[in-house]
Amino acid sequence: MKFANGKTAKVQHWRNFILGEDAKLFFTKCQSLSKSKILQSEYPVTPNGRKKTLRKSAGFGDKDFEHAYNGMIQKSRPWPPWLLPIRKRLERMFSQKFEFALINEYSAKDAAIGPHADDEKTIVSRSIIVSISLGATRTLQLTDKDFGKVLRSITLHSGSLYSMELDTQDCLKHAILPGEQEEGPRYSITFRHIIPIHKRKLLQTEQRRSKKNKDLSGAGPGNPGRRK
Ligand SMILES: O=C(O)CCC(=O)C(=O)O
Repeated sequence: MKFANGKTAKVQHWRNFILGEDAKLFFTKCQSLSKSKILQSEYPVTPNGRKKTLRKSAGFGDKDFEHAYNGMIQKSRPWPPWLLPIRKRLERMFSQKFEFALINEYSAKDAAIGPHADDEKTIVSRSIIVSISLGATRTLQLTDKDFGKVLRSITLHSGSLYSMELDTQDCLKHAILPGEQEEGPRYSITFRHIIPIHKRKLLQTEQRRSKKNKDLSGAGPGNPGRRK
């Protein structure tokens, strides 16, 4: 999808990425994360304060990686061994590192996620985000980021994979719609390429330092700064 500003959104979908027994195994593994309460509701910042989500999630990843979004930090738990081969397969397929995975559980039909873009500072800019679906079928809806117009809907069956590539996070919002009936849980495993914590902290320190220098020099809106 090409946009007037010259940016390109690319969303691909593979209907049968994980087959039969493997899909069942991954579903069972996600279910046991839920039973052991590793998957937890989130408390994102909303215009009306923090609100508990019906969706439950947990982050897994390499040391020195965490994901910050919606005013929260999702720390990395160590990778469960069953996720490692699939991460490797995805890294080969997309020629990109995936240091972090978020597992989401949509258990009741009303558990959903509203339109949003994964454009947080922790994610490497223009990197690929991929998501595997397991369990109940749901719809991924893609809308224009500026106008909210629905541009594409994709039915996500168990075992399917979708990717969001290039400028997708700049151009589109994505949402997982509520289910039409109670069908049992859907799990998604979304893999991301994240900036390591130590590098992010260095960047923040540099940004603070350059802001302080600017403030000291008096440069700013309406003030051209000190003359030499
Ligand atoms: O469940 C999914 O496939 C999407 C999850 C999502 O939008 C997100 O983690 O940002």
